[in-house]
Amino acid sequence: MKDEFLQDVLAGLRLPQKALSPKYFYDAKGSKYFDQICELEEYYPYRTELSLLPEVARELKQYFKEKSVSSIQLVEFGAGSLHKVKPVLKELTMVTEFTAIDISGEHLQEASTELAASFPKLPIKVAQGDFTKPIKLEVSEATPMGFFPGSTIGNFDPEDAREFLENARTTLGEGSYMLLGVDTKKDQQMLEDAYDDSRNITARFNKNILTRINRELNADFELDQFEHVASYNQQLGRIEMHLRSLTAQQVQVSGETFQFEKGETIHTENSYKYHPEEFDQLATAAGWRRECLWLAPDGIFAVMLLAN
Ligand code: AVI
Repeated sequence: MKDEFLQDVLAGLRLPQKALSPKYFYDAKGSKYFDQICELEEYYPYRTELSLLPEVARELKQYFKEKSVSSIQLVEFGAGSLHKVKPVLKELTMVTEFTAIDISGEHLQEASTELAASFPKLPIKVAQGDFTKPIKLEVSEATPMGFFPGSTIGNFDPEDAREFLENARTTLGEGSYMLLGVDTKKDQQMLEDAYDDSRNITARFNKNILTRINRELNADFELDQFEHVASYNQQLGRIEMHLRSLTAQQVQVSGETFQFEKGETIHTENSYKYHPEEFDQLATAAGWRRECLWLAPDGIFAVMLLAN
């Protein structure tokens, strides 16, 4: 695991446009920063989706009743804190099993113990693994439904997003469903404020990746020699986060030296935004069709039900 981290970081820093994978944001400290981001006024995706979910779940209940689906195996991909699944489980009473898949087992174990306290009769399983690849689920009579909230799909490049959706279809099988949160294209200022908040929490979240590399990979990034940058790339429909070098400098990582020019950046994250119709094309290419769409007021966030 550590070796993979090192190899990924070295490979990323050797690129002409230096880059680091956003999956390395989420050490213990990074996960705490992310929780703080979700509480920010400017970061609308978290609270907007959360406020949509009770209505989504109530309508889903009706939808599945009409389809005579009486039991559902709910499978959350990349489940972290399990906050979003609670309003779904509360309303969608035909969920008879819940499986949470995530790379970080420890965080998930804690969250699932807490979830079990709120839903004592629900069988809860935790699967540790790479949720972007096909996974073997335990055989069940219930209809599988994936759950991928938070617009985490936006952190994949469109081709990887398509591949994820295809693999999720393999994991869930024929006749399954997928409930997804997708952040939409909107006013540029609103987008940029969400990723460059006035309390600088997102800046700390972004820079924490350097702290982690210093600590775990014997590196000497000087944090105050880099600044957080978040801007909307209109052409590609994505927020890009970078760390910009404030000076010409050298950084050592595990004995290898990297040169930075003044103003040069490390690209740390993309967060793609989709018009619902654009997302439909992606879903269709992965073998899904959109069955339902819920839009937040002003269309600032979408929740979709896909079926295959
Ligand atoms: C986890 N993911 C959906 C977040 C996003 O909005 O792309 C990560 C994030 N990065 C900065 N703020 C939040």
